[in-house]
Amino acid sequence: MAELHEIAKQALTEIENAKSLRELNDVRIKYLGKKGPIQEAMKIMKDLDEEGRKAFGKLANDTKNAITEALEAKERVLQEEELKRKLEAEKIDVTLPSRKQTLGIAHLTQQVIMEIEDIFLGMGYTIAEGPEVESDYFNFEMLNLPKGHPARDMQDSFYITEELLLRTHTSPVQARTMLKYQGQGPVKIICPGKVYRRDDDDATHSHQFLQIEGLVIDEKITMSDLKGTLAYFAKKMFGEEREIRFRPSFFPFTEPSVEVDVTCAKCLGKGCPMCKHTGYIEILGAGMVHPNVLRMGGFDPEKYQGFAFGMGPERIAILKYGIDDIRQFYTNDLRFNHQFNRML
Ligand code: FA5
Repeated sequence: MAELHEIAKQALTEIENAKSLRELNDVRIKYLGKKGPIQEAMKIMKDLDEEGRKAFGKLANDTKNAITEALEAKERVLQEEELKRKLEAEKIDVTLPSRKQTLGIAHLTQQVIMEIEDIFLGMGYTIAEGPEVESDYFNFEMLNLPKGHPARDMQDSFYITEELLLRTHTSPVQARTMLKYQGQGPVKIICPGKVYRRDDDDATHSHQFLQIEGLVIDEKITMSDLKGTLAYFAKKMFGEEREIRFRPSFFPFTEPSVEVDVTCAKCLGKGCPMCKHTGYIEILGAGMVHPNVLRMGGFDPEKYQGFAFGMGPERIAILKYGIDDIRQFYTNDLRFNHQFNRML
């Protein structure tokens, strides 16, 4: 029994001295474990008489209870200390300046596309899409450009197979949209997208560039609808003081066809080096949809008329923001793009 007292004393001292929960757990295992000294001391019980067993058993139990209680009390103290230490170590200084977050911005061409889309969505247009890998059939034949037509050379193409190519313009979306409407007007769509041509890259030409196609089909559509629409667009895009002019042109899918110029940003029509002293800069091709194209698209040209246009967003960005070279859009120089960091 004196040994049990000694064990209890020793255990309580070790509990008191434990500096962490792990150390405390080691003490628990040491004294209360199956191979601990109390268990060991209890082996003597079998040699004791009834009285002695009772007295020894009680003392052993009391010793165990005293050690357990001391362990639990110390555990609470250590847990609290540990929490305090953790809170201290993980303290957040809310007065520290935050880390700088650099926000990405939309590429300028994307910003311009969104601006153009906004203008046309405001006039009741919807947005259509078509594939970049296009069939010769939609890219040319449905647009009144049968095989061997000399005007195919106007857009030198990247062919993938004899029948598949990278689309040279967004006009095939016109044909695809007409088929979708199954001869029933009105149609009023724009289609932004990438196009590809075997053009030599220079300050105003790229072999991959963007276009936005527009198509309107309804009864009683005339050239003045086309003119009014594009004049409204130009004023919204470039400013009230800007004027447009139509020049006769040729596209096999429109008749009559025009090219549309806007008064030069720099001289507003007086003539300067930027507009090569003409006062105007070209922004798009357009015209009244050719009856053959309407017919192939499933529309009755006796009942329906339409206009279409195709513009180059890079050229529009060049004009609007005074950019000197179209290649700036594709060299991935972030400094270029960050000049146009407007909130959208
Ligand atoms: C066409 O592509 C016609 N599909 C447009 C059209 C649609 C006419 C509907 C009538 C009706 P064009 O080849 O002119 O037309 O190109 C249209 C616009 O794309 C040009 O005005 C110009 O802004 C832009 N563009 C043409 N080639 C390039 C190029 N290599 N790099 C950058 N922009 C270009």
